Parts: sequence; structure tokens; C-alpha cells
Amino acid sequence: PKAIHLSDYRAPDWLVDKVDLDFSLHPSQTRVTSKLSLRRNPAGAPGAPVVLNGDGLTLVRLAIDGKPVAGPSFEATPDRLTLAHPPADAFVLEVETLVDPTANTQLMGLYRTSSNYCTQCEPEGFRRITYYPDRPDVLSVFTTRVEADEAEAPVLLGNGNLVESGKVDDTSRHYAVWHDPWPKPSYLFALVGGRLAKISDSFLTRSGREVELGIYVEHGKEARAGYAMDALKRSMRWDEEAFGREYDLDVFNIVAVSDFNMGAMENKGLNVFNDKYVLATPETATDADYSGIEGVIAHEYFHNWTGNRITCRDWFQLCLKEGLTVFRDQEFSSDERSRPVKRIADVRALKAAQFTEDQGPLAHPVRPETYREINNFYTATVYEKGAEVVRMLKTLLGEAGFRAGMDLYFERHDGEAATIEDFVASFADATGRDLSQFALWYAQSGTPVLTVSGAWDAEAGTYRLDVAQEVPPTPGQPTKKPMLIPLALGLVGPDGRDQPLALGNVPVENGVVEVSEARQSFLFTGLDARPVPSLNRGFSAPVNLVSDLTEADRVFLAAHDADPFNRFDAIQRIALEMLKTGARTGSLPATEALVTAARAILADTTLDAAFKAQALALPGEGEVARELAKDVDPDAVFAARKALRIAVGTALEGAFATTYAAMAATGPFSPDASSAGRRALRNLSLDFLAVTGAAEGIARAKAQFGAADNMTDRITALAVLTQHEVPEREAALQAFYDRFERDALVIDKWFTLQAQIAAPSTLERIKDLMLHPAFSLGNPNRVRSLVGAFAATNPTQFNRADGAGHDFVTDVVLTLDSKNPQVAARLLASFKTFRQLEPVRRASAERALRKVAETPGLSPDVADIATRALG
Ligand code: B3K
Ligand code: ZN
Repeated sequence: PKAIHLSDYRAPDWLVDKVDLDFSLHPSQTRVTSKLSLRRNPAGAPGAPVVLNGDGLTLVRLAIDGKPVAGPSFEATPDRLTLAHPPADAFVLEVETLVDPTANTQLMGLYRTSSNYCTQCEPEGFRRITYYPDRPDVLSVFTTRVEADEAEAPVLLGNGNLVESGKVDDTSRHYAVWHDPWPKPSYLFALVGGRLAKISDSFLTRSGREVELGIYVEHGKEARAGYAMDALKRSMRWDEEAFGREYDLDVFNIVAVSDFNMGAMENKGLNVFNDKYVLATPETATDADYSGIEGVIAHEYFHNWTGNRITCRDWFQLCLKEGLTVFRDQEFSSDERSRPVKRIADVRALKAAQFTEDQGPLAHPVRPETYREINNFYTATVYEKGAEVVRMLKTLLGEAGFRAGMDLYFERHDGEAATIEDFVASFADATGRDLSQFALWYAQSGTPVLTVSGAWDAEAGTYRLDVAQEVPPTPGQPTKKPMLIPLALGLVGPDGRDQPLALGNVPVENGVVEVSEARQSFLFTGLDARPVPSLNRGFSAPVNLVSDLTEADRVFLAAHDADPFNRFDAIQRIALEMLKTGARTGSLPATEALVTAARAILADTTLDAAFKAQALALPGEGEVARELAKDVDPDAVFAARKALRIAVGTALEGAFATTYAAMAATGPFSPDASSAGRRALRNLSLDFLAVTGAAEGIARAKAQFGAADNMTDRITALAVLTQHEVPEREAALQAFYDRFERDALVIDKWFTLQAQIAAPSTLERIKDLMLHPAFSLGNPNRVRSLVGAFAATNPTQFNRADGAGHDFVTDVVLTLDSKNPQVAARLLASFKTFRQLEPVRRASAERALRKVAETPGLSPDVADIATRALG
């Protein structure tokens, strides 16, 4: 496919004032009739033809202003409908198409899942349903009639409010008519039909509007949707309080389906969810699942304002809705749970996914300027880095300035399809601040490196911080300009307390200095003792920080820093340096510093359990590899990490045993953050206590596995057992399977644990599991749990030196590509770090990628990833 460039954007030539859709649902021949009220756009090209997008469509009938049209006045291909000479500047075009939802394995457009009907239209799926100007800047008022056999689909849902429903005379069919008064682009269209159970609730908005809430699930799963409903109501309240945003329809429905390409979709008034992000009970869902559900429910709900009421002008602006909405869901979860712990978890995820993306061949700006396949740009950069950019705006403008900017953005652009320029201008205009340098965060890819060193002048009582910034070259961007980087910091005195922060005797507001030049010095005054700088507090900017802090400074910060994020970061950095040395040289350096810091954190009664669990979880193999950056041998990384875990586990055995006992549950299960934190710390202790594989640790894990009353405790015990080559492993895996075999979402966890075993036998095990009746290549959750988890989280086996891991994954990609190109492309993107590997493994990855790239008939999705990865 050819490249699309942001600079080529043109306003649409035709607008759609309203659209009336009629669906007659049928398993293989669904009839779609659409009536478009088309009007020439005064801002479009004069005299332009009507060109509507299609994708694999079969045209049945065409009429203009009620009169059938034939012959040369139009041209219809599966991918396009063209009226070269439209009759007038406004007319009604009626189009009838036939689609086959059962044959739709891409899960884009109208498809079937567990024999129900559902749709996914973002970004370009609506064109697989009917001919339409399928672009986000064409907003229209949709009315949708859905008709189906009543026995096959007793539930019929659409966007907006239900206006009418009934039986179709003398037939077994019935219908429902839904009307959405809010103009929207086609990507927000949805319909659902099927046999579904409903849980109901209601929400009273702050202005007194009663909203009917429904969550639809497969029959028998109603009891599992309660937590999602609770999260929805809390989200609705929070958006009113934190952003002044109220819900705007009489109904809000969520449908959980088991076949879905991503997490969920924010269709207006009718969110469709991967059931993984809806269904939870203590027996089947982990604490991570609960927080994932809360986060995704909130995210999709928040899109109602940031995404739906204000949408994107074009797909280059994707971060306008995604980065902003991720920021909003992060803030929600921070308010509902522990803010520092949420921040730590978010930064861990950012580094694991986005920093690696930025460092490899798939790096792109938060707002890309060119793409071949937009589906490949729903990335950690657009989402997570996009959220970081919004967070930095808030840091720079302060709470009040940020809120004023958001308010102005909503006021100016409600009902519009907006751009990043519109967004940034709202903040600039609301606060009077020039944000032109800041806007580079949207345009320049790559993670800035901030190199910092300090100079203490005892006589003057000053501390000079010299800062240099550099953004490394990335694909298409060899050189960069200096960025505006909000650097939150503190100067920690010998007593562990923050010393006053003043530049030239002027106090630094909010503890944030602004780095804006390539090289810059900050002279802090009025100090009585040499401070230890605590830099980039709260991870105020998404940068790689290189500082001259010593290991001793870090032990000090880990114990005393007033900023919890940096206490976490200090101990992680101590561990990371040890792991890097261990991986490079084959032997670990002295580990006392880490043991000392870890012991102090474990013993600190002022810290909550969730924080301790985060601080003591050693950096992952992926993070070590990313820090090493080149010639990475995953086996050496694994060995170093294993050795360090053993060193810490052995040195702190007593403390971990005490913690394990102290963190035992005191009452019935509750998914709240503090109970989850206790479980996390207890399970971390369990892992360290078993790390040598000695009998006592294994026995403890086995006992916990058998006795657990919740999935978190059960699955972590199983995870501990699977890491060790012990007889208890296979027995526990079998017991787990027998217990949960009817529950696909739980069996996904079973697939993942086995895919993560760092042993040469894993590849064969995965190939066997692909033949297991519980596995299906057609279901994205299954593919991600088994093959995706292998490629993304088992670096030693995916990158086997003999190349078998690489070949296996690319074979799966090629098989999957003809069924579901989006999921195939996502899987192939796990090669994004291959250039950092040592030469043998790098060559094997490159060979595997080339084989993909040279395969004829690839989807645009897979072809795009293969080409860019090889770049
Ligand atoms: N907006 C959807 C993502 C659609 C992805 C299409 N490939 C979910 C979300 O971010 O809320
Ligand atoms: Zn989103």
C-alpha cells in the first residue's frame, strides 16, 4: 500500500448530514441499506465527484433521491463507489450492500462471536459494512434499524437511545430502532445482536439526568460483571468531579464479547469490550485483572468526551484522543487507588513497551507524519507516551492552568474533529504561555537522554546542576532540536530531608525546573550541606536519565527520598547496574548495596505493601536488555537476573519469611488496592523464598497453590512452580487445568505461564499446546496468551541461538495473516528489539523477518511491520 502523509490532508469534498441505516441480520447474507443525506462541502474541491470507501463490498442496489440508478453514472468496485457527476449539491444516496459476518475472520466490520453479531469499526472497519466517506472528519447523525430472527438475536443494540422496537408482522423476526443525536464519525458506529444476558443499574448525573446502565454478557456470566458496573459508575462520577464532564444520552451499554482484536471500543453509547476487561470473580480474576477492568472501563467511558464529543480530524491525530484518554484513566485510577503505586506501575509499563519501541526500528512520533497501515499505529508511543505528554503539560501549567486549558478545549471544539494544534492552542490561549517548543514532544520521536552532573560549593552553599539533553536519531529523523523538559527535583540533605530549592535565591515553584536548551546549568543557592539530588521526581518527563550519582547516593535515596517514585527508582537503578555488569561479564558484582536497600524498604513501616512489592521486584529481562542496548545475549541477562534473585532471596530469607507470614489475608477476599498490595508483597516473598528451588520454598508454593481462595494467590504460586524444573510443576499445571477447563479466560493464564518457561523444551510445549482443544488461532486472546506471551515475555526462548523461536513466531504470523492481519502484525512487532541482540541471534531474527517480507500476498498490516522492522 502507498504511504499516506499528514501534509496531504484535504477537507472532505462531501459531507453527510444524516444517515439512516437498516440492517437485516443474517449469518452469511446480512443486508445493509444506507440512506446518506449528502451535501457538497463548501470547503472541499469545487466540482469534486462523490467517492465513497468500501472494503470487500458487494453492491446490490443504488438509488438517488429515491430513483434507481444504473449504468455509467456510477462505478462500484468492492473497495470504492464513485459518482463522477453527482446530480446536485445535495441529494440522498441509497445504497444496498450484502455482507457475510460469518466469513469475517478479521474481526473488523460486522462479524460473529460466539454466534452473536457485533461490529468493530475503528479505524477503517465501517467501509466493510457499507460504502461511506469513512474518515473521522465526516460527522453525521445516525439512525439505525436492526432486524433479526428473534430466536437467533433476542437482543438488538445500537448507538444512542432506543426509539422503537417490535415484531415484524407475520414473521419470526423482530427489530429495534436506535437514534444517536450526537453527530459522529463512522468509526464510532456499532451494533450488536444476539443472545445475551444483561445486568442493569442506573446513574444520576449531577444535573439530574437518569442514565440507564447495561452490561451484556453471555448467559450464565451475569455474576461476573458486577465489578465492571461498579467501575463504570465510579468513572461517571469522577469525570464530573475531575473534568466537569457529564454523560449525554439516556442509556450507556457495554457488551462483552470473547473475540476481539484489542481491549475495548468506545462506540457512542455502546461500548464493545473484550470480555477479559469485563468479567471478574475472586476465583477467576487476579488483582491485575481487576485493576485492568477498572482502567479500561474508565478509559472507554472517558472517550465519550475525549474522542467522541471531540474527535480526531484524521488518523495522524490519534494521540489527541488516545494519549489524553490514557492520561485521564491513569488519573482516575490514581485517585481510586494509591497515586505513587499507580505511577510506578505506569512508568514500568511505559519503559517496557514505549522506551523499547522508541529505541528500535518501529520508533515514530507521538503524532506520526506518515503511515501505510493505520492499524499499526495503535502503539505504546501514541497511547502511553501520548499520555506522558499531557502529564507534562499539567506539570508545566499547574493544576489550575491545565484545567483552564481543558475547559477551553471542550468549549471550543465540542462537536468537532480537532487536531493536536487545536489542543495545544487551547492551553496556550488559556494560560498565555508559548507552547511552541513543547509541541516538539508530538513531532520528534525517540527518548531524550538527559545527562546530569552536580558540583557542590561548600563555601558558597551552592549546588550547580549541569544538564545536557540529546534526542537520539530515529527512523526518518537523523537530527533533533532541544525539547522543553519539565524536570521535577529535590535536593536531599544529609538528614534525609529536602533542603530548600532556590535558584539565585528565588524559590523554585512546585519543585520543577524547565530544561529547554541542549546544555544548561542551574545554580541552587542557600544550602548548608552537600545535597544528594533526587532527579526527575515522579518521572516528570519520559527521558532516560544519566547521572553521576554513586551507588551510595542511591542507597541513601532509596531509604530517605521524600518522593516515593524516586525511592523506587533508586533501588531499581542499583539493581539495574548490577544486572548490566552481571550480563556483560558473566559474574555479578557485590550485591550488598541492593540487599541493604531492600532490607530497609522491607522493614520500613511507613511504606505500604504495594509500594514495597514494586520496589523489590527486580527489573525485568527486557529492561536490562534495553539498558544494555547492544550485543545483548538474553541467556546472560537471564543468568544475571537469576543470580541476583538468589543473592537477594538468600540474604533476606528471614525477612521474606516474616513478611510472607505477616501479609497473610486477615479476612474474606476483597479486590481493593490495599488488600491487593498485601497479596502482591506476600507473593513477591513467596517467589524470593523459592528462588533457589530448595524443597521448603517449593513446598510453600505448592501449599499456597492448593489452599488459595483467589486467583492472584493461586496463579502466582503456580507461576513460582512453573519456573522450577520440579515434579510439582506438571502436577500443579494439570490440577489448574482440570479446575478451570471450562473457563477460557483462565485457561489463557495457563497458556501464558507455560509460554514463559525459560527452558529449551518450551518451544515444543507451545507447539503441542497449539493443538490443544482449548487453543484457537481464530481467537485473539488465545493467540496473545500463548504465542504473544512467548514472543514478548520469554526472551531466552524466543531468541534461541538456533533461531527456532524466531522461525516459529514468523510461521505463526504467516499462517495467521490470512485470517486476522491485525493480530498477525501485532505479533510480528515483537521483533522490534531484534537489532539490540548479539550478532548470531540478530542474524536469525533478520532472516526470519526477511522470509516474511518476501512472502507474496501479505496483508498491508504485516507487510508494513516487516518492512519497517528491517528498515
Ligand atoms: N479506540 C480503541 C482502539 C481501536 C483500535 C483499532 N485497531 C480502543 C481504545 O483505545 O479505547
Ligand atoms: Zn482509547
